[in-house]
Amino acid sequence: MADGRIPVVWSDAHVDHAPTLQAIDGVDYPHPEVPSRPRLIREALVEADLADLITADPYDDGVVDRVHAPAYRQFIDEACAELAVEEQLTPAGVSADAAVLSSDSLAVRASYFAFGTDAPLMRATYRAARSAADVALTGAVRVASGAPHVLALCRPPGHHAEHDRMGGFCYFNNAVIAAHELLPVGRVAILDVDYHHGNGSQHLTYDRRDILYVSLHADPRWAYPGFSGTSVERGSGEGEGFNQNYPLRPGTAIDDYAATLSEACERIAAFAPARLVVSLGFDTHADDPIASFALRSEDFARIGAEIAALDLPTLHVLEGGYALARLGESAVSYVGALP
Ligand code: OKP
Ligand code: ZN
Repeated sequence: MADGRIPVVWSDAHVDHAPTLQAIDGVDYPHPEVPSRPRLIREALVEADLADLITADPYDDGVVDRVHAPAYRQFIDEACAELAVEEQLTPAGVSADAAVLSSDSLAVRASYFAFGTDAPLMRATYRAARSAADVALTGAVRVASGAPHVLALCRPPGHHAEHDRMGGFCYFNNAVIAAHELLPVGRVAILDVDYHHGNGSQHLTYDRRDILYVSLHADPRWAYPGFSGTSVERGSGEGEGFNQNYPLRPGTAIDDYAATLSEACERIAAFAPARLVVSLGFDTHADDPIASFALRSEDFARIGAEIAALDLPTLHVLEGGYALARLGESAVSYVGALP
């Protein structure tokens, strides 16, 4: 942009979704996915004069239901409404057996709609997750019209959310919901640069050839989610060849990262999409408390420049990033490198 600012979509409808506990094997840990994350990014971008702020518009539930099972969205809606303020509901486990839906325990019923136990529900979670989808959609509508770069400050994140399962702090898949909004314009590529593999985004696009999913992430042999993200996962049916994973070693720093990113961008350029969605995680930062790559704040400028060189109207969707003291400066580096 000539004036150096890009549209930045935000909402504060998520702030009461504030889980404090993360259950791992029955033990509770402090929850890193905190409400201040998008605000820290927004404030730093405004301070650096890089943002034209836009508040999210509300969209009908139909835009979520074209990606997720309506029964899944309704379960989250109704489960949240049953909870007391401040109550946190962790799924009792994970089950594919519909029999669990007859349980009188809400935590047991939640097991049917979860692939892990790290996406707790609170009374405010449904509204937060719906508003995150609205933030992504508000940005997508602008990118559909040809805006060169729009940043959607989604929270909670979305790329782990599958068709009818929550997990990994994610409920609705904001990036894939946005990609569907962009499809009428033409083929869409999703480039996922979050530290973690976007199992949900892969799952939701795996058998399609009109959405290419490309991801750089920590090798699942050592990192969450563990069950997906290898390079042999290449798509199925007519989507065969339209899924591309680049697993990277723990400790990966910018030179190796940038070399792989440029390969990923070549794959995207060969696909010749009409629009690009970036699943933007800042948890590749060396200081991230739940990740183990070695990028520095200034390295995000190189990532932003490489992505911008694709010269595609692009929606950047916030995913992870938990080093609170580094979020603002990382985002300023990244957005400052966009034209
Ligand atoms: C969300 B995003 C359980 C560990 C749970 C979840 C990480 C979710 C990251 N063994 N960790 O991709 O930044
Ligand atoms: Zn992540």
